[in-house]
Amino acid sequence: HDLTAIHPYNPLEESYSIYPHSLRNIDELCASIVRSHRETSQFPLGELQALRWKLFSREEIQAYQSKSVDDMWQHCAIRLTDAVQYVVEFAKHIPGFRMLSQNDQIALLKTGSMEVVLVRMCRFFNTENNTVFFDGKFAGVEVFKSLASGDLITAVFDFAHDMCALKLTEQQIALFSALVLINADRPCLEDRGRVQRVQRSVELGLRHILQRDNLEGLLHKLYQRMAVLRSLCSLHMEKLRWFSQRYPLTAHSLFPPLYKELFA
Ligand code: CLR
Repeated sequence: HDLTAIHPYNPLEESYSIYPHSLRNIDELCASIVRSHRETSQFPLGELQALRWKLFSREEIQAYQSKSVDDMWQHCAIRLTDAVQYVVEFAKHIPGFRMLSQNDQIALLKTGSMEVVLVRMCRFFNTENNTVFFDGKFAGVEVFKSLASGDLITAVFDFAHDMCALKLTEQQIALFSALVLINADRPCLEDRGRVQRVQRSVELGLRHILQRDNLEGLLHKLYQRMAVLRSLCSLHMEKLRWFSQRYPLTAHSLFPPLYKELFA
């Protein structure tokens, strides 16, 4: 079929040759990624906006701070796993993802799901007071004190702050999230070539919407953010190893199975 008839002025048309045949056009690809993002985003943006000044009281903050290390870790692991579950659902609806082998789907989720959670965090972040939506209210770094992982928490909050500064639209967040997930450079992939083809189509989709929004310069910044994401996730893994060594019982029997499966 003739793709140039659909997008007569698209300078990217040459790249369509590397495009999987099942994807009829780039708008369709973007639309389905955006739809999948919307359906798995946990909270609509408007709802979060309305709640953005609902903060924890001093007493509530103190209650979080006086939790034991393992209680607070378990609590956060449950919240994170919940968020990861939505990312898994998102992934399943990225065109091409389900055509990958089960092994490759899992390999991509192992390394990418936490990164996508952190990308999504910018939707749940209030830059005016550096707080994140957590347990129904907005929480600053001090709320997470009892995790004994201050450096990770600060780095995660800094990242969210920087992401917010880019002022991404929901569509841009959706395409960027898909690109973070579908990455042919991840370890342990069986069919790298196939992942690469899906990656290229998502890349094309992101370029397409940035170009339409006249924001081609943003692409470079987004690639820089991907490097930061990688370092944040290795810090998360490092903290998890530290925690599992000190509290093997909690890590083994009280962490959600999906959390263990993906990160342990
Ligand atoms: C991210 C976007 C998701 C909803 C969501 C759920 C849980 C939140 C997470 C967001 C952001 C990061 C978060 C997490 C719970 C705990 C975690 C606040 C808003 C902090 C950074 C603590 C990490 C603790 C590890 C060391 C276990 O759609």
